[in-house]
Amino acid sequence: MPAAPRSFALFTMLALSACATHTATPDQFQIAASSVDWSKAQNVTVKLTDFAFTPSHLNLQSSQPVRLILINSGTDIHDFSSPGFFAAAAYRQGSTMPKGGRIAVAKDQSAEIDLVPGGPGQYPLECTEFLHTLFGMTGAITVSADAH
Ligand SMILES: [Cu+2]
Repeated sequence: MPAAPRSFALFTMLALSACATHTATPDQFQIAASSVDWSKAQNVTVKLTDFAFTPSHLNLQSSQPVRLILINSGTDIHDFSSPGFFAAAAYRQGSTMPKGGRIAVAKDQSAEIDLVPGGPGQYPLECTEFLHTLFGMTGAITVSADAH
């Protein structure tokens, strides 16, 4: 019965939250107000190599929180540039919009950013390192309307 412990935990949480309604701290209010449950963030990993994004097309949902993980497995620096996508997104407290709408990742390094995609649309993705788009380092991010 693998579902039993989870059900019990949920029941406990409901019972606790019912009791805690009047003692919520300001931090909890802030999280409730933003209505973003970061524990439900979807990990989206993109590999940067010479000269491609893998996957090159991302399908995300508007208002569904995402932890974007960029891993550079190439032989030199690459970046994940999508100014329109980053400008439309909202960021987790402590995160800010990447400067210029692009995140550079050095060789053998990785980067993470927590965000909520903005409005539905298709946003072009590219690496702005010299000649990399010419070598095919391009892609797209499709944000679809929230299914909920
Ligand atoms: Cu590149």
